[in-house]
Amino acid sequence: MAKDKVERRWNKELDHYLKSVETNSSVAVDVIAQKLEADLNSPLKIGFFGSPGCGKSALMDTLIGEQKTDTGVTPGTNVTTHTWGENDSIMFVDLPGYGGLDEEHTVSEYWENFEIDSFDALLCCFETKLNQDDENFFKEAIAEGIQVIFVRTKTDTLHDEEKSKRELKRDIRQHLIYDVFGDDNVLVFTSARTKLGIDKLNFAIIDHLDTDKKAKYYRNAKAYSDLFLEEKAKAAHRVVMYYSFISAGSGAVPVPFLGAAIDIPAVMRMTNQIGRQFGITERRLRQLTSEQEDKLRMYEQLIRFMVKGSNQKIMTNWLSNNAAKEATKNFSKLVPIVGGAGLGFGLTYYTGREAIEGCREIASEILEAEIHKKRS
Ligand SMILES: Nc1nc2c(ncn2[C@@H]2O[C@H](COP(=O)(O)OP(=O)(O)OP(=O)(O)O)[C@@H](O)[C@H]2O)c(=O)[nH]1
Ligand SMILES: [Mg+2]
Repeated sequence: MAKDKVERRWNKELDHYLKSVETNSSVAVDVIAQKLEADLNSPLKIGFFGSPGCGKSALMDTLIGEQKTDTGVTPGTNVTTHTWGENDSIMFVDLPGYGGLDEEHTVSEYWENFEIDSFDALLCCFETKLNQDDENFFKEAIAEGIQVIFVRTKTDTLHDEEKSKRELKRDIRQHLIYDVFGDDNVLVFTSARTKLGIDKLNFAIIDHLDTDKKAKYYRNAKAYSDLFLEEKAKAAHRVVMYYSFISAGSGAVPVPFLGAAIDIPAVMRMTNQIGRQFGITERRLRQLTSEQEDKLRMYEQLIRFMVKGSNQKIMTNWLSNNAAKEATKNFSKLVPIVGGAGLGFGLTYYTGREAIEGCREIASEILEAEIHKKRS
């Protein structure tokens, strides 16, 4: 994206945000940071329902973008919760299939035990078909107003001598979902192996969430399309805003040759967090071709912070050599708003902006490299 367009978009959002807050002391700055922190920490809970071995764990790992669960382990009848994402605020809850439980369990007991009402989204995963008990359970859930996303897992194995894949999918959708639960239900075909349908599933989940939780999901889930990356970058603004206020708050320390008070450890936490949310790791960077690497040279320094860790000295160098000029130019307007800490705010904000724009470009190239690798 053109540099001035990026700049304009960021400035617009900053203006918008600053208008909604009124502050002129570092105390108020801390209060705003606390409020932003509470937003970032608010929980998001997604349930994965499905019989043993249908591929729930593999699917969770695919959405998270790294191995967080034990795939292919002993099936259980217990609920397991995997917490991940920013401040461990996302819960992926592994729910045992209803039909696999003792007969004495009634639907309402299951419901209460696993607090089905508390989920922001509920995924019903199945491999071949749903068993009768599970079917009854979801009929009742849907009648109660719970929205369900049906997920046909392991779609890479879908095969029939007589029918095309398309016909097979159409039949499954019609007979297993529409005929049973009604044709306003969503079914997504996925494969944890080929990543087919994962982007579609991401957007189906997003569709079920309210605005703040959408942003949280975008920030933390692995992107499988440029559109998702685009949304991730937008949602990550909130993180930059948070750290900018932190950096201008009571933790700021004067740095003489920057001429500003700033919380440098907070700036480092920010760049690391952004790198993590875009899935920038050394292993993934190795997939890039030398051509792609050349294209990304301009972000080299920021990437180094993310994958190799940073220290205060390196970060201070970056701030004084790269960020200071831009921050002074663009953020003098902040001084009356956030007080003497305006420059610390601006330095952090500019660094966050560069980190996000860099990560977006890099993640997009990584995505392309991964798709290319899969095809070849
Ligand atoms: N071909 C194919 N195999 C898959 C896919 N997803 C999972 N599997 C395999 O299916 C088996 C079970 O996958 P899991 O993800 O552990 O299934 P689960 O639903 O978590 O199983 P439990 O935890 O035992 O209930 C493993 O051997 C996986 O490798 C897929 O998309 N395609
Ligand atoms: Mg599992």
